[in-house]
Amino acid sequence: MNFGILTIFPEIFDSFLAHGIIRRAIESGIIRVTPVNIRDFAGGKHRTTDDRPYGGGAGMVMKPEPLTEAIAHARKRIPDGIVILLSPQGRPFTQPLAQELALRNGLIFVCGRYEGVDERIYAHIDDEISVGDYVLTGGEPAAMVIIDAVTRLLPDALGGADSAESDSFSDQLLEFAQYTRPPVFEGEGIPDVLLSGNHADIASWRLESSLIRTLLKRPDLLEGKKLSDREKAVLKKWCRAVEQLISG
Ligand code: 4FD
Repeated sequence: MNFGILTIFPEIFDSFLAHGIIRRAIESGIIRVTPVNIRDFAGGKHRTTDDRPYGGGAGMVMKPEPLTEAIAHARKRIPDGIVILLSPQGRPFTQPLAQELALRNGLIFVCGRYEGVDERIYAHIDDEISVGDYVLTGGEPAAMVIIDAVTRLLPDALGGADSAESDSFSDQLLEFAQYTRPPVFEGEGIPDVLLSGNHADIASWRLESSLIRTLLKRPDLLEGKKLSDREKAVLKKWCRAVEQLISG
């Protein structure tokens, strides 16, 4: 996967690209990440990338010329890449969208700054994505979020064979509770079943843990989900337990 990043602050990505799974994915050739400085495509003595908004008002707007030139440059380097503007107005970024993007060969992210970008750059944008309903000072953190979520879905990016398939959201459930040593921490032990060595029992316990955590923390995720017979049975069991409890 080829990632291009258009930004006026390419240095923001240095640490992100130098650590952990992202670093390893670069070293093993699974991804290539190329930050491009938009300012390199700005003309004039001061090479300005922003200007005052027509019609007046506070803040600055990113000028269309440097951005368009930078996009053209990135498209030449990543011919099969789609150009994505990160903005609060984009379509919501979700795990299914990450899976969709992971099928592409190239993604070029446009990181806007200031109060926005000149409307006329949309002619050069293929898609617009938002990482959540809040406003950032720039699109850079959003680009990192998407690069991170997409990279870990690429074949061989994670060490373990089925890590990405078994994690939260891949089946619209939150991850089950996890424990490691020590066996007792601050007086709290771990569930006996995890020490039983019975893999079927452990799998059942984990499904139950996932379902109940999702019900308590993110019931909205269950609304849209098609439940299997086993999942229904688990929820009914807890339902009956709660009914017992309230009826005495
Ligand atoms: N929620 C997001 C992305 C960018 C951003 C910007 C237009 C503002 C939030 C273009 C307006 C870029 C998000 C920069 N804030 N701020 O994904």
